[in-house]
Amino acid sequence: MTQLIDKPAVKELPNEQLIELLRKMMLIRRFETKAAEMYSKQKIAGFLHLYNGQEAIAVGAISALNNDDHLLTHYRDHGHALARGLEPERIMAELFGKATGVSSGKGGSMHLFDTEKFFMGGYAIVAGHLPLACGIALANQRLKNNRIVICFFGDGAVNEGEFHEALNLAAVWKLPVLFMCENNFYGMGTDIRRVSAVIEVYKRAAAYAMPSKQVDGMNVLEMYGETVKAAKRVRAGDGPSFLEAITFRYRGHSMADPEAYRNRGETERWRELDPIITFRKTLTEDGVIDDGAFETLEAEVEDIVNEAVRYAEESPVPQLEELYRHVYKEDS
Ligand SMILES: Cc1ncc(C[n+]2csc(CCOP(=O)(O)OP(=O)(O)O)c2C)c(N)n1
Ligand SMILES: [Mg+2]
Repeated sequence: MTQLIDKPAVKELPNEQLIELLRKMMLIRRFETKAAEMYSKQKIAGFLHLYNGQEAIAVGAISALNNDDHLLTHYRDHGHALARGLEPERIMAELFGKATGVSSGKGGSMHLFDTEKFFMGGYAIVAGHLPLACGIALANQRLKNNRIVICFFGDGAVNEGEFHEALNLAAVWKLPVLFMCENNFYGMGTDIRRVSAVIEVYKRAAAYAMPSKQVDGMNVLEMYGETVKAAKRVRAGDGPSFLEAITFRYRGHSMADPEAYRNRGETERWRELDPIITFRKTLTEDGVIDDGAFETLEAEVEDIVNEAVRYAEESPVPQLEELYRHVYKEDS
């Protein structure tokens, strides 16, 4: 049962929690860069979608929730899993397709899952998980367990039928869901301006009488603060809320993307807003960290990621019988 109902406001965050926000973003960045390296070495097969550039969203938003609030996300899911506290070595093992992975090596990059951490996936079908988020929220509402659901998805989801069906039902039934759109302006190689009549995604929520707001997805403190506010309303039983976080992915859609649809200048401009660099600067100016403390954090995340790779490399592949497990609901 939830102990802590509401998280402190941004200005009440103690220094160690501010440093933890930075550390988590650094861990995600390093993890993703290492995952790319492992993909190039063919240690990781299949698809691999990296979260570089978007770290402030997962870290800010997830830190603003309770650890037993349910979380669903799309296939670009490593950052959300790390921010929720899934073990880095078991995430890396999953990417390697090993038996010790969070999904027993059968899900891979896009299907991370950990019920103990209330991390309900990792979904590859664009917008397919929004109705699932509503289902979990309905259960929470009926059980009166005080848990809310956060559902992350990309701008590519907002023209799918399931997006509209889910928002409508969530509003009608006043479900405790916080919809979190990560608007990075591209769905694979398609610019949102080419496919959406309304590109300010947060405005869509008005059609379902749902409060919504556009927020700076490159700013971890803003993400934290706005999520605290939205979550409070959702938890109070006032129905769903919607946030649109403006962001940019620094790498291609997946490892197989040569990025022919956008120019280098656009990415470079967004690099000036790098959420890790800007937050480091803020914390340095406020006297919370110095260069030495930053280097210590860098060394710490380096060790964690190297250990994750060692663990993944040394782990066994799944047994053949595993093919028949987790197909239908099992008692154990
Ligand atoms: C229903 C469906 N249609 C098409 C695809 C193929 N597809 C995979 S990712 C993607 C783009 C999604 O973009 P967005 O939601 O903005 O997420 P981002 O990759 O930017 O994080 C598409 C079209 C899919 N997985 N599911
Ligand atoms: Mg997108």
